[in-house]
Amino acid sequence: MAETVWKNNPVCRQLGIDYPVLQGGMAWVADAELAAAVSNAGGLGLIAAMNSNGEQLRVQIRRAKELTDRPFGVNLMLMSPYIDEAVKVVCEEHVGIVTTGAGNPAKYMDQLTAAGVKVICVVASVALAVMAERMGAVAVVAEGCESGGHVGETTTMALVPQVVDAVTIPVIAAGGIADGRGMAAAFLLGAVAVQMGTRFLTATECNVHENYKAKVIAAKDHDTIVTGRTLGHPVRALKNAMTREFDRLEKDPNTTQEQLEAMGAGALRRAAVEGDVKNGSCMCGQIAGLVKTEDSCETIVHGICEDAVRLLRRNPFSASEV
Ligand code: TUI
Repeated sequence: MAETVWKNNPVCRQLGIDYPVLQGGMAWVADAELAAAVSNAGGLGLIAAMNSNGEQLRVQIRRAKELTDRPFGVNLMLMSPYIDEAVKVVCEEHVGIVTTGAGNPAKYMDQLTAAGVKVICVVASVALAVMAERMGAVAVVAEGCESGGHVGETTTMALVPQVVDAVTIPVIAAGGIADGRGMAAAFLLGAVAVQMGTRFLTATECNVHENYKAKVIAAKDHDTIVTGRTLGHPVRALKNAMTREFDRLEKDPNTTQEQLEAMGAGALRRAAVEGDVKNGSCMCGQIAGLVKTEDSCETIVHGICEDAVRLLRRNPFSASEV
C-alpha cells in the first residue's frame, strides 16, 4: 500500500528503497545492525565510518551485507582521521551509496563516482549544495542546525527551500524531523525525502548505550546546547556536566583551544559506548523532546511515512487533527 505512494519518489527510485527515509550517519552509534534494520524496514540505513579505521569499517560493511539484501550506505565524516582509508574500503567493497558530512567532499568525489558509488552530500549551506551538484552528487541532504552533532548556522525551515531553489537534484531534509508532521512539513518545503538521526538513536536495534537512550527519551525541548563554535566545529549535544563546563570554558578568555580540544576528545565514545552521560557528549537534535519511546526501525519508518501521507492528503483548511 504505502510502497505504491512512493514508487515514483525520486530518492526511492535513485537508491532502490521503498520509503524516502534515510538514517543519519551517527558516529559511534550507526553500526551495521542499525543500518541493516533501517534498510530492512525499507529505508536507507547507513554505517558511520567516523570511528572505524579501514579494516574495522570493512568488517561492518560485510556484517551489514549478511544482515540485509537491501541497499545500505556508509556515512563518511570528512574530518575523520581515517577518511582516506574509509573511501578506499567503500570502493573496494562496492558500497553503492555514500553520504558525506562535516566538510567539502571535493577531494573524494572523482574516486567515489569512478567506483560507481552514488554520493549524497550532507550540506548546511546553499553554496555547498550547489558545489555538490556540480561535483556529481546524486542528491543533497540539507541539514538544519536543529540537528544533533556537527551543525551549521541555518535552520531546516530556512535552509531546505533555499537549497531546493538552488539545485536540480533531489533534496533530502534533515534537522528537527522525528515524526510524520516533520516529514510532511519537509515535503511542503520542497524536500522529497527525510534523514533522521535522533529518532533512530532510541530504536530497538540501535546499540548505543542504554543510558544515552534513556537521556534522549527524558530530554525536553530546551535540553540541548551547541558548544565548540570557537574551535570551528560547533556540536549540538544534551546539556550535562561536561557540555555546561565546556560552554563556561569557551566563554572564558583564559581558556586555550588545546584545553577545549582535550576536553572534547573521546567525549562521544564515553557517552555512546561507556554510557557516561554526565561526562560524555550525548549528541542529539532539538527534536529529542518529541522522542518518547523506543520503537523498532520498522515501526519508525512505516509510522512516519503513513502519518506524513495522511497529513499531506488532509485538507489543510479543516480543523487540525494531527
Ligand atoms: O557531519 C554531521 N554531523 C556530525 S559529524 C559528527 S562527529 C564529530 N565529533 C566531534 C566533533 C565534531 C564532529 C557528529 N555529527 N552532519 C553533516 C553536516 N555537515 N552538518 C554540517 C555540515 C557541514 C558544515 C560545514 C558541511 C560542510 C561544511 O563546510 C564545508 C566547507 O568547507 O565549505
